[in-house]
Amino acid sequence: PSSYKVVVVGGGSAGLSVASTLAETLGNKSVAVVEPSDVHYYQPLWTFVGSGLKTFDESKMAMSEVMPEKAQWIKDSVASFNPTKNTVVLANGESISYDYLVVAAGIQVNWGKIKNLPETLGKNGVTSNYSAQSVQKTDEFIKAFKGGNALFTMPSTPIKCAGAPQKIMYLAEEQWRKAGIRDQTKINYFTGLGKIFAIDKYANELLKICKARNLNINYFTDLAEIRPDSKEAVFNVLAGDAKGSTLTLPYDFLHVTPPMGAPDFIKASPLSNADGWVDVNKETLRHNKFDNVYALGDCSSLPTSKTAAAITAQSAVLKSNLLGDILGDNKEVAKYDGYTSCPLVTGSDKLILAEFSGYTGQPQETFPFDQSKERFSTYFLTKEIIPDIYWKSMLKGNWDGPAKYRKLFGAA
Ligand code: FAD
Ligand code: UQ1
Repeated sequence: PSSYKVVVVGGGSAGLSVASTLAETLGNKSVAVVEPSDVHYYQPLWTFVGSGLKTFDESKMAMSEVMPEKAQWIKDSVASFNPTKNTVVLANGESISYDYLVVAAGIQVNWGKIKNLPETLGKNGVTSNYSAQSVQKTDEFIKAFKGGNALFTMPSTPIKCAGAPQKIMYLAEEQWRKAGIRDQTKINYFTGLGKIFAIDKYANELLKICKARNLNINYFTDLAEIRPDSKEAVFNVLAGDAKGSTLTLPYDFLHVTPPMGAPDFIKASPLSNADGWVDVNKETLRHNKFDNVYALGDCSSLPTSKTAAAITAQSAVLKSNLLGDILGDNKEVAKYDGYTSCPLVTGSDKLILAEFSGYTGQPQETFPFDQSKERFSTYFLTKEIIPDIYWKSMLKGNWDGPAKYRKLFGAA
């Protein structure tokens, strides 16, 4: 059986940003990355791909190109964990042992939980930016739309990038306005939650935009079923007088954000907490029961909003603490403060750059201006500069997020 100093589960945003530094520091073939996919996606670009502002190709790279040179890529998925034996079992049945384990397997998208979604996705106006298979259909359907009912949904479960379900609504509305069909179009946003965004500073600005642009927000309504023959969407009403009933609406365009949750193989393992996430300390990122296990990113229990931006800060903390364990130097324990960010694109030339701590609910903005206002500068940054930072620095382990710029610009 093969054995490694560190095994990293998942070669996504989180796994590679950690594995790069570890492989560089610990040397050739001491780090293995278990990752089944041939392709690595920069998913934050999918909002731009779904609105035709970037191409799908710009969001992907061959896994072989982004895998750290000194890491051993094990091209399979992990089926189960044996943390008391320090092993993981692969789908092919093979066992791999480790001294240290980093779990970074992302969130599971539960397409099947919406009745008829798997079979209707990508057809007849039903689409989602949350899949590599359908994101280009979003652009196609927005451009083919001739007016009518446009629905955008957000589930009541945790999801990655909580702003993405509404970003695509702003971009679609702009296109329909420019195409001269806005008058014949009704736009409705359905969220399973009670707020449009968790942090009031940004939610307040978003609500103003929705009002000004006649975007109708419906709270506590959770998509349950699609009826493709009659082109209807059925929602469960989760609160209020109609709680427990359903709401049925016709659609001509339907952008779905499906329910998501902890990956089944993690849920079934001794690593998970009651909700199925990898149960780690929210400051150190070390597992609460198994000392030689760490986790970060979307599959972790870290109680902040799940984004690639959050991972920039998490990966720095994780690497510092894990390398401290391995190299045995008694440096200070690094602590994650819950930093996360959501670039809320509101048009093809403007954006609200939410940056905050999910732990305190307080804004943690990088720049010395009010980021809750729509700006071209933050749009340009998100669309043209951050992708470059991602491919050239973050995946190579050299981007710890914007905290040092925040300090440079004088924030606390
Ligand atoms: P992922 O990047 O999803 O990687 C998980 C990896 O684990 C995958 O490669 C997968 O193949 C692998 N894996 C899964 N199961 C197994 C297994 N059993 N064994 C081994 N490997 C496994 N974030 C932002 O910061 N800003 C944004 O603007 C933004 N917009 C977004 C818009 C959309 C439409 C979407 C979908 C996401 C967006 N995000 C954004 C979120 C961001 O993409 C994720 O938070 C980030 O990719 C999470 O990284 P991760 O490594 O935890 O998971
Ligand atoms: C960021 O660092 C990052 O990761 C590369 C993102 O992922 C897509 C982001 O969306 C954001 C906003 C940041 C933060 C970076 C700056 C410069 C504010």
